[in-house]
Amino acid sequence: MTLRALFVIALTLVSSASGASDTLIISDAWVRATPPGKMMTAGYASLENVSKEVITITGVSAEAAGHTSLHETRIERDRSTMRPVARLSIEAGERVSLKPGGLHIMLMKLSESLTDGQSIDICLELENNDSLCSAFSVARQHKAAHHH
Ligand SMILES: [Cu+2]
Repeated sequence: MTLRALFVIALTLVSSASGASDTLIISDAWVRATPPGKMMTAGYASLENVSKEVITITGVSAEAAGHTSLHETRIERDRSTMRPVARLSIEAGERVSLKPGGLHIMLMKLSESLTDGQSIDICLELENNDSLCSAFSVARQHKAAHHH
């Protein structure tokens, strides 16, 4: 085995050991069931950065949707508007909630309607080129988290 081959193997081991799944925890992930006749909806989750470095989300993708992006709902002059969010940085130790009325994952051009009980995969694309996928369960409304 050449030295170069060893080097490539070592690099591969390093990159698989530093998977983003250890550093950004996605929990409470859900997508609102599509209203009748609408082929768009929004996804929500809690994102916790348990690493020691800032993690920046630069994109979102989902096979179920033709177009997926991060959005933020804001109230301006008493009207609710949505705007795209190109980058979302989460500081070390910080938890960010994507929730109705705030940050959300916008799913547009869905290939089929989504009903209660289904689940779809949504991937977060990170600035370091990792992508972090998680199953989002489809629900008509948020089932309150259990507090013990
Ligand atoms: Cu939106």
